Amino acid sequence: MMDVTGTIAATVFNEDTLKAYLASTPRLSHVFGGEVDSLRIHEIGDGNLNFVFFVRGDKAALALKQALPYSRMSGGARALTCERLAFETKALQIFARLAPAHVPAVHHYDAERSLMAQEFLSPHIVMRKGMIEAIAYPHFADHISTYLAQCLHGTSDFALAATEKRELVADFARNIELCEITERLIFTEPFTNSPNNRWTSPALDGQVAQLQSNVALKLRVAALKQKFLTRTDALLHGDLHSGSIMLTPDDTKVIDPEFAVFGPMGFDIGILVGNLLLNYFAQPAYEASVGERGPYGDHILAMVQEIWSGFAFKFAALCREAPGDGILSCVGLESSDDARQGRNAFVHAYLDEVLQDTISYACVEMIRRTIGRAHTLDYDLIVDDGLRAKAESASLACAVEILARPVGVGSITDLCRASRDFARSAGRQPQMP
Ligand code: SR1
Ligand code: MG
Repeated sequence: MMDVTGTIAATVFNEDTLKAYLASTPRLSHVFGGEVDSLRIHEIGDGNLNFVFFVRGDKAALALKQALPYSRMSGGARALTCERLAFETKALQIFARLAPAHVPAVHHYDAERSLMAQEFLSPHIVMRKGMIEAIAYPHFADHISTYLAQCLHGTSDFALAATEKRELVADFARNIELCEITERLIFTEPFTNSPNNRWTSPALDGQVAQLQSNVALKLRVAALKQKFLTRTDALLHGDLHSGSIMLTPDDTKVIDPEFAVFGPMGFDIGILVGNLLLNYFAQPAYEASVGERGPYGDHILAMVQEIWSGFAFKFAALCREAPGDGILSCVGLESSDDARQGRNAFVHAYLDEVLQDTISYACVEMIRRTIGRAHTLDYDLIVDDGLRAKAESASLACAVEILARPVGVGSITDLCRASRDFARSAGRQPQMP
């Protein structure tokens, strides 16, 4: 494999080289009781950037992630430093400390080989695939709202002393390459005539042309990008879509925080909500009979509502009960009823802003996953072009319409209602010839 500079790039581990590595790394061979030869090793990565190996023995298993100096999807054509795995490892360790029930444990990190070993999750599957199969996740909203509240509160000024937070902000500010991908793929390319964009054509051509010449929409997106670039409210996962979540109906784990950076809390929640809604719009295209997936669609919208209400409730509780060295304890606001009321009002005003950001970032994510470079399996697996175009067109129209509304007055119920209305008006029958 040649990299962009024309020199030999680092190579992907294979079964033999990985076994040799495991055998020479006591911390890892110990996990398998020293029995390395009989391990079963498979490369299973299907992400855009890295390689992932499942390593299974009779009594133990690990997931190993390897970053090479280029992105996997480019096959070596696009250089990318391996530092991304250091940011991912550090973020995973921070999130695992704050939300241990919902983050896999890191067992090992080797900066030289750019290899990280983490807890093997079984029988978990990638959430996006589960949702395409219409698997119900009755505890997901509770789990993920706990994760969001614990991680976002725990890395924010509501919990941390200013000096500690500044150091963390400075550390993650170096995650420049992956932030550049986010900034370009989410906030820039879809709104320009970038050659990286793609969409279901010709069905969506007219909508895309309108969107890309909509000045008010572009300014709204510019403001959201500015907020992403300038706010450092909490350590974000940075790419919290349903492909970054592995789960069973009873257990939820968040993986892959390689895009971690400090930013506005609503970015993480919005990316998640946007991806759940994309799956909602896709559901009719997977029906064997008209209306079959209706109850599952209701389940998705109920999850979206519960994610927000659960997050807001748990975040406010953490502000009350775990103020740490944060902004509300350092001015001594705990002592009187007045102070308690004032503190609660302060937190709720903050949450109002996070909600507006959540709704807006969800819409931008819905747009970029439909017409930008990085699409989503929810749509890509729809075989019928006409049904796919219907779903895509409806989610695009919904996102654009919501972003056109006055800033600051939306609710999560409005977002779900609009999604239902746009999905209904799209109907089930394909429009394309
Ligand atoms: C080049 S990476 C493309 C996309 O995949 C990741 O999961 C992020 O969402 C990124 O935008
Ligand atoms: Mg990822």
